[in-house]
Amino acid sequence: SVGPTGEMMEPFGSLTVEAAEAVFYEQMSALAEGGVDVIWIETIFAFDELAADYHTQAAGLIEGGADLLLLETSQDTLNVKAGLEGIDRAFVELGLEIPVAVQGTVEPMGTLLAGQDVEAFYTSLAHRDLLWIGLNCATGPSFMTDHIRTLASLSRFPVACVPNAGMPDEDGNYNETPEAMAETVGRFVESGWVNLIGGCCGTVPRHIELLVETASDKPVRPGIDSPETRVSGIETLLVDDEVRPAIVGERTNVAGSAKFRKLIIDGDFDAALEIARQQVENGAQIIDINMDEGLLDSQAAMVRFLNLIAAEPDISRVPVMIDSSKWSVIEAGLKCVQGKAIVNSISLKEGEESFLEQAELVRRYGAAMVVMAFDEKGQADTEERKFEICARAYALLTEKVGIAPEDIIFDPNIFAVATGIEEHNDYGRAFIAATRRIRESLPGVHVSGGLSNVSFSFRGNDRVREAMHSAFLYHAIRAGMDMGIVNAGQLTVYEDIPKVLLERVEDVLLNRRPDATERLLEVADTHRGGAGGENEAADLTWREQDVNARLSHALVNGISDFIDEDVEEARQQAARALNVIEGPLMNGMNIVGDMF
Ligand code: THG
Repeated sequence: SVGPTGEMMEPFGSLTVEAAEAVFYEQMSALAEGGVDVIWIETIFAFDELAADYHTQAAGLIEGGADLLLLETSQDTLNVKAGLEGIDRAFVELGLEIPVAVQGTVEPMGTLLAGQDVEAFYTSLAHRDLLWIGLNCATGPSFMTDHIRTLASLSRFPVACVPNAGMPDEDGNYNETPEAMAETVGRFVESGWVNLIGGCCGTVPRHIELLVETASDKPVRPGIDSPETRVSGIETLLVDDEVRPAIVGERTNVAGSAKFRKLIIDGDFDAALEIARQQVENGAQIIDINMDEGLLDSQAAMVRFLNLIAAEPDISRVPVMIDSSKWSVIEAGLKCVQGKAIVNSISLKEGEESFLEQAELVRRYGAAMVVMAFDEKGQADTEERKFEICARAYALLTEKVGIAPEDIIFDPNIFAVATGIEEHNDYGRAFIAATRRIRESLPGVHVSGGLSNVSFSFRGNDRVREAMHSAFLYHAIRAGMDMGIVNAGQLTVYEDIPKVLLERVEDVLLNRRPDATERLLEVADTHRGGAGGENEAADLTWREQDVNARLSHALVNGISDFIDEDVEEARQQAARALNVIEGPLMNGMNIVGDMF
């Protein structure tokens, strides 16, 4: 909620009533002392309350004889999701279903009020069968052009366009004439973007008459069905071979980061939020959030953290992966996100019944799901078991629950190698081989893994760990892995791994020789430290190369320390200043391009 001074109040998500009162008291006092005249408290509904209200309302409307339900002028997709859940509960209660349609409202800034763009709005709702999806109210039709075109290019549902008669002026009048509106909307019809048109605020019978005239005899928008994987925050991430792998930031995990754990336990959520922000700034396209820790109320911490993220557009831009071994924590998390999240994870560990039940719920919340290679007998550790369990889960999910393969992300377990225990030697190879088989035989699915697990036995030696991560990813991607939970910002470039180290790392990861672990240990000590580690003197040998090579190196590695002097030196050597750009800088960019 925002005070009239523009201050954003902390979401109350997981606070007790007493704690919320205390926060209110403090904020109100501050606002009053600051000279504010009016305090406007805008209500944020909790998912379950809102679903309960929709349930009541929908049941009444259906009993009253409604033919279809339309959730329109929607400004927050989380509310729509709660509404759809409430409507589904009414259907179950009445033993009767009627069609449902949804329309969002895109504000002049180009997004819904709660922040999502149209693509993310669609992505968050695409799981639910809708009679149509569309846009209404807001602005006149011209401002809707891009959004309607985008929706039309994506939607497997019919598309509706129901604009106002222009933007209201200061006196609240809508000034777009019937002729002007019919002309613009007519272009949408001609372009094959819409299936249903209408008028919202300010339109009068003449507007509708002309819309009818414009649309009659025109072709309707053709249906499309593109089985693509999209997940969303307030923006959308398309997971396809272009992004491979999608980078999932691992640092917002109390079990995976001592620093994050301490912040959460100490209740310093602001600083914890900064870790999420850094992951996104460092290239995370998704962030994994895990609050499983004995000392914490994990559910409350998950809810609070997700609500805080929701108020930070530069973080909530990306989808979240809700990571917990407790179903209750996952479900509580799903009720906090307006986007299409990824559940991490479900598995056959407790048998088919609870697996299918959870999968069904994940689908109802509109999320994608990580499915671990874990069954009643335990975690799969061989290629054969990894593949078998995934194949079994695939059949169950697609045939019994009707989960779209695109929403299934298999995780065939990345376990630590080079532990000194012989049975562990084949873990890396087995993951990669299983990945290849999963991608070949189970069409449409994705494969993910927690990369940093593989190197646990080299804790304390970040240089070796990073080389292992990079090399493992290199091979796993080629086998079809297309998502990875990693320390965003700490992946080294495969080509930059010293050759001796690389060979020994790959011997270990791919189980290429029985003495691989010993041989890696032999060289591990000479490769101590970590890129950018605090105690490490920077390696400046690259400064000995000629200036063109130095510029390329700086560009490729993102080092700006010497850029002024190097560019100046190159300029003095070049016939024209432009040659600096066309020569060394372009060469560097080409390397960057190749690395992509
Ligand atoms: N599959 C799925 N989810 C997962 C995993 C997986 N979630 C958790 C984990 N594995 C992936 N995340 C991490 C996060 C951090 C580390 C490893 C995996 C890690 N952390 C440092 C360590 O323990 O040495 C911590 C150092 C520090 O405290 O900063 O290695 O496989 N679906």
